[in-house]
Amino acid sequence: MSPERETPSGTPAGGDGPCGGPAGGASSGPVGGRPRRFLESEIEQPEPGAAMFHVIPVPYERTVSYGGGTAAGPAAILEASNQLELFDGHDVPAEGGIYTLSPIDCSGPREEVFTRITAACAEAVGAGAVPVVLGGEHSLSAPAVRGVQQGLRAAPLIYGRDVGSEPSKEASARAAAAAGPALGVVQFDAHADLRAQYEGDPFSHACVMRRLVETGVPLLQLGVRAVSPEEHELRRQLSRAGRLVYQDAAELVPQFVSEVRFPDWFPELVYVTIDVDALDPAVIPATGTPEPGGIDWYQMLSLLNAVSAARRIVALDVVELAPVPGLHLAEFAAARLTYQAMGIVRRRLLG
Ligand SMILES: [Mn+2]
Repeated sequence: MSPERETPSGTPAGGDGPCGGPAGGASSGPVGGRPRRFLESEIEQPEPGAAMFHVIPVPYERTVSYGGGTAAGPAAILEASNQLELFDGHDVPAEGGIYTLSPIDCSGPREEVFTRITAACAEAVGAGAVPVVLGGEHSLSAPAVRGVQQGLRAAPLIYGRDVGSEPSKEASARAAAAAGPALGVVQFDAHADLRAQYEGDPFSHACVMRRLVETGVPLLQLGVRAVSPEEHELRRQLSRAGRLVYQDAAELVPQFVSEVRFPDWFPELVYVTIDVDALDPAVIPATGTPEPGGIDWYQMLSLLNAVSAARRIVALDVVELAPVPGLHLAEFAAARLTYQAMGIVRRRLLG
């Protein structure tokens, strides 16, 4: 493992616009540097249109409130992915095709970075793939969700299925009025992330879900165990209004709950955002704002399975990994979680 970042030899093609080009070109392995693709040592880079998953590395880090380092998260996950077994305990998710983009350029004004994130996610959905966004700080989920919404409006096809015509389980009138199929967000997180602003910044990672619910996105929160008084009151209001539901860690963890209660009004299509601090710090200690009492590994997989069984996961992200030198167990757990999630999504899509 070489600590210095390699300058990509196969510089991304300019024709791919702001969304990043193919990572590592057609080469089948790292060229003396850190891997730039998910499972780079194990699988070839497929054509984007032939891949079920588009891995989108987003090394975005702007609003650190406690520990930093999430900008290094995507590269660490890609590197750790080379240690994965292709067989996930059920089948081989990689057979669906995993296409890894070059990392999103996270320099420059925040709005421009967010636009790139949105474009990459919209393009992935437009190509019939499931975006798998690797963070980076949690703020990136808002533009990623917007991109998935855009992609669904333009082409409501997920891996060959016309999801636009599926029964919406009585999706709310609010959502039905929006153009395109309604999209809900399922958030695994220790924190509610519902603050109006944090340290003066409305685009802080601590506010990302507030920015989404403000646009009418229905939200289901799992594993939360740290909320501010303001967030506590807002959650009560939003849940009374039928816009937010939650199963907090204090309910889930001690009883090892593996069922997810979706209300009837929750959309059929969901974006799953996994802040790795939802897991117990014993599983992933390398994160900016760790909280004790989190979800166990097997419970995480059970809950993901439950989400996938009840709704259709059309996109996901894994965010807030802040690698700590020498603590590669955390990076590997994040890579493994990403891959297990792909397997769960793929089995539902094929099933
Ligand atoms: Mn969090």
